[in-house]
Amino acid sequence: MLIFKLRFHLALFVFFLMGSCSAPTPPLEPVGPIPSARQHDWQELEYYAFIHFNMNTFTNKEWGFGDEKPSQFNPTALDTDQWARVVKESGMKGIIITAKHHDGFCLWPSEYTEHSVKNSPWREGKGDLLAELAAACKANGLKMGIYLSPWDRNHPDYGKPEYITYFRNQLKEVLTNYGDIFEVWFDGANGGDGYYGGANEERRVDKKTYYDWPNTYELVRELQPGAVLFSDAGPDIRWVGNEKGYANETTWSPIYRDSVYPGMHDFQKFAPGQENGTHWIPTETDVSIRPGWYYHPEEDNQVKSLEKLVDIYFNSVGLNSSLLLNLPVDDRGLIHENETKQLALLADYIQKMKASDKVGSAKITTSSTRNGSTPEALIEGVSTSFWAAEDDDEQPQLTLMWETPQQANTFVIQEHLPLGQRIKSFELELLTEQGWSKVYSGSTVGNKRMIPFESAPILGARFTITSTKATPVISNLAVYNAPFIPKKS
Ligand code: FUL
Repeated sequence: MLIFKLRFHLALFVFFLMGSCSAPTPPLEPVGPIPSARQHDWQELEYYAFIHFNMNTFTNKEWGFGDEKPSQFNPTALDTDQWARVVKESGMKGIIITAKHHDGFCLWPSEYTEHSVKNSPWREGKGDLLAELAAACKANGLKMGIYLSPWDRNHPDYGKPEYITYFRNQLKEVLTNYGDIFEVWFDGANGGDGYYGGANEERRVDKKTYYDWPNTYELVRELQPGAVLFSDAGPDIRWVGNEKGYANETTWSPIYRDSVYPGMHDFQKFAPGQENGTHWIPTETDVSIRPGWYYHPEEDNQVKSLEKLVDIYFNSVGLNSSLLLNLPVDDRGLIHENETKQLALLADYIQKMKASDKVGSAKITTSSTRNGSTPEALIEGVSTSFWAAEDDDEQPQLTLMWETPQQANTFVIQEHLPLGQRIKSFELELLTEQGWSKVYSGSTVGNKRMIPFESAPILGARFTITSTKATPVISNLAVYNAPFIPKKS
């Protein structure tokens, strides 16, 4: 009897131990490819400027043939400080400048060609626009990026192996002499007719092999290790697939990088990315604030409206992409007043939207919370802390409740990218005096997903992850009452 009692107590004790010391939750492992440090820093920028300003500004063209004369480049009031001030006040984080476009004219006094500012009347041939812009960016706390067209319709050697040496020598100049560069932009448009030193002919290149991209990229890595490399197909950032300002509703950052290359004719089909892609290559959405990339006086009244700009912002920054908004600097060398006005309106809109965040006053509950994570992380607005569900939670859910109705029109959610992009589909429901109702079903989230809905006084919001590659990991939430929401595009 005594032995039986002892056994019984031992069994109870073991049972108790098992219950109180269940196996600790293992740390979360990344799923699929994840961002590099330079991609992570770039992703946080979200919104920055493209500036198309070069020979085309003076010839009123979009693509110069390459036979233009340096004497045609003659801005009368060029002021890169004005550019930087306008860009900064617009809430953008940097400027990518067309150092050389397809016509081959260089905004810096390149040692390797006569086709540059050094032979122009601007600053009596002593000017260096890249140096002026670098100083203006630095003074205004902006980052600077370089667009260097691989296609050069002026150069006699374009299409021959010698041109690659020329192209790389120019890359060395622009990546060595102007401080830190945050992004290097390689255009996919290249090869075709041109001046080519007077040959006036058509020159086609094999876009996949001609530039020997792996070694060209390597050169950029050596000279500017912090810079992200953009081309249609990466290696760091990829093209969103259109120039209208719209990312795809489903946007996976990973793609199978080895099956794509810059300038491939059907690259658009990769706009949604690939759920099981092998490399992390997020999209960048490039769009001009006017119809053209370059300044044309006849487009002075066609600067995009605030409604259109907001629509673009929601469909780029809010669809796991970044917004590279082009400003065509005019032939005086200034950002035109009509642009300045629209940019200020957009900045005001974004500022008011962000200031209206209601998450701080919500009570947040979750369907489960994995050890080591916390729902508190969702209101901090930093990308380093996060909330994660338990592995066995089949329908992870975040619920926000308010004691009094909150006027709102936008829900924002961000995934914690150092652990990979995970969410495959979700639903958003809102609670009003009329009860709960579903307002949106969507697919991917990624860096940031903004979900606009018809403005309503809400008492609750419920975000349900209906399918995911692995345990979802969320870094931030916001609920805004933006000044207005864009009409469905
Ligand atoms: C295109 C170019 O051909 C346009 O001129 C412009 O620079 C745009 C950003 O990229 O491919």
